[in-house]
Amino acid sequence: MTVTPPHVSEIPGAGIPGTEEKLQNWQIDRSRAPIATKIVIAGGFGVGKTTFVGSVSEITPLQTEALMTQASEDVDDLGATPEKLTTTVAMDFGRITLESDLVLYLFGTPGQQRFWFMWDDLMRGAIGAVVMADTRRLEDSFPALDYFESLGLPYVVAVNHFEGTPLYGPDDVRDALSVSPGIPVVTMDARQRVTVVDALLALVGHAVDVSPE
Ligand SMILES: Nc1nc2c(ncn2[C@@H]2O[C@H](COP(=O)(O)OP(=O)(O)O)[C@@H](O)[C@H]2O)c(=O)[nH]1
Ligand SMILES: [Mg+2]
Repeated sequence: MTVTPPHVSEIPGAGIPGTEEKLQNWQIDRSRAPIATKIVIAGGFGVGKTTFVGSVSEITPLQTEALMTQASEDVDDLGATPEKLTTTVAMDFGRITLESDLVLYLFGTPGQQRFWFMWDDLMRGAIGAVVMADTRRLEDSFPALDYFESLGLPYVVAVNHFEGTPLYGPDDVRDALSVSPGIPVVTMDARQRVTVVDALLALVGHAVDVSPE
């Protein structure tokens, strides 16, 4: 059965100056029943979580960046990213529509240990997580990996490859992180939308595979 989308003029608000341009085709197509899911983006400080969400979000990502103050200099290790001036104190939030009927809401976790008290709230309702890893600092991913393992939440490992750093194969990273063979490990660049989408698709596929029928 084909459902004919209503004409724009039948839509409440249509025709009222200033409202019509806000209506997109997908918004007025009543045959659509998009599924909305929540996905968490985790990983160590400076691994690229905010960049990841920003690369794919269709909405202006909500970021709660705070200029890093002198005061946190001793606490936050900037050794690997000295150019980094801001840090996510609460979280990143973005949205991406995959295959027109799957809407992912992306929640980036705050990286620093001292904001971990928020994690349990952040996880509520999530179908899975992307744990980002930087091969220069793989150990920074351990806390997130342990967290999702203990929670039993499906996750994938996304190696954010920074150019100029050695490129390790997924199997090497899997070994180094002691991640079990069933867990997808993908290599990506948080600045490149296609590779971020691939990482998200890997997670969605994995979450579907491991969830009970
Ligand atoms: N070269 C390179 N830089 C990146 C990449 N992803 C993030 N960055 C940079 O690394 C820094 C930390 O990234 P950010 O997304 O803020 O990390 P977060 O703390 O995990 O949110 C920023 O300056 C980014 O521009 C990447 O794939 N390649
Ligand atoms: Mg951030």
